[in-house]
Amino acid sequence: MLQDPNVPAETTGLEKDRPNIEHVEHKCLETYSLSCESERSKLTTLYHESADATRRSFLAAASAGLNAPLHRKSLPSMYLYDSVGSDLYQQITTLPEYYLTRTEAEILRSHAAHIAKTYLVPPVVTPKGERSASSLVTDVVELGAGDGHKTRCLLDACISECKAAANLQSCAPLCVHDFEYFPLDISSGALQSLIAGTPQHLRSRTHGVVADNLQGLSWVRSRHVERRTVVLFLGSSIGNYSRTSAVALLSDIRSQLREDDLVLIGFDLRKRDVRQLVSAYDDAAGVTAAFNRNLLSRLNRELGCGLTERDFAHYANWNASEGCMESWLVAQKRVEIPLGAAKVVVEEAEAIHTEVSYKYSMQEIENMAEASGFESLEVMVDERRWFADAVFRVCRKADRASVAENSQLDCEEELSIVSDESVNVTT
Ligand code: AVI
Repeated sequence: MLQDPNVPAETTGLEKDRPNIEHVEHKCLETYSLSCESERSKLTTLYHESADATRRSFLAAASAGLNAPLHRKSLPSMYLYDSVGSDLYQQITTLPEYYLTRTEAEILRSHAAHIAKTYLVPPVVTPKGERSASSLVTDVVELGAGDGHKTRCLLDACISECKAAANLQSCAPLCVHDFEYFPLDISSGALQSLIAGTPQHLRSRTHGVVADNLQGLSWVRSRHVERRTVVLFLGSSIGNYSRTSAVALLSDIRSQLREDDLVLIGFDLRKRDVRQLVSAYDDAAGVTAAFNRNLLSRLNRELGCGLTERDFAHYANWNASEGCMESWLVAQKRVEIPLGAAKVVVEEAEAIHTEVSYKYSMQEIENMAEASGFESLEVMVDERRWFADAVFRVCRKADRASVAENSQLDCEEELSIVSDESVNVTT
């Protein structure tokens, strides 16, 4: 499920296969032990919003967005992801037009062994006693993990690497690296089904955290101060942030990390063929339209607005100057929307803005790393160069001065450079 600090916690409707839950109070946190066959995986809850609090924040956000002046109306995209919206998004990821999920899965599958060996559990050649055992464990923290499907091949590759390193240990001064996997999501339902679907050999290393991204990351970091951390932020979730907020989010992530920690992050790339983008966000079966219109159903379900969904048409367009896909709901007639005690009028043909999905060039990826205090180590792309997974490393202290200087640059201006030179690209 897309994670945003403000996305309300919802179930995903996948709870029917939920494992047995044993509830244990632990200070102010709730820690659940999930009894999964013989092994036990953990689920810790840091984030909970009551249905009433969600309804109130939805009312406040909808009122603010819909009371904007004519042709400036919007609804925040985070409200796309209730349980109905999350199910629709899952369907989108399997559509023929929506190449993003498939393409990223292809990149991760074909580079899994390399990613595991180079970044997740690298073999450590070290004279005896130089490092403590805990510094040889990597915490793999996945933001907005959802069903964790994409990540499985990386974790399997880590297991193979750990075994290979253990076999080599007898003939070389190698320390065996190990890892623990922390999927974070604001949906406990999503994490429960992730854990239920986790194969036996990964369960003891999996610890779900119901939390927003920064809250969960900070919790994991504070538990294991000595460990390395690798953050996974996959699926082009970064694209749902404006370029400026994306830099702010990555800077916040960086502030939780230590020198040499890494982020593996997925970007959808800019395309020559704009039609490919438009059809990915306006598919023939109408699933993306239903996903967008679900905002209207939510207004009906949660705020009793009594809208007729067909009064609004889904519209997706490429904004070339911003470099993003935009989604809109266009009123097919004059519509009055009761919101709390007030009423909002949407004029016929007026469009309500609902989502952005930014696309990146190689140079923009490099610039984003620099602007948020990272250096880009490698960018892995598919053969058609549709999608990229980049590895960012926290800048070393010696490099910090130049990062500070770079961050002074006007972010929008800096990110608009589109040359592809000097980027370490792997296909
Ligand atoms: C979750 N996110 C990366 C999707 C995207 O491509 O921006 C959300 C989405 N909206 C419409 N289709 C998919």
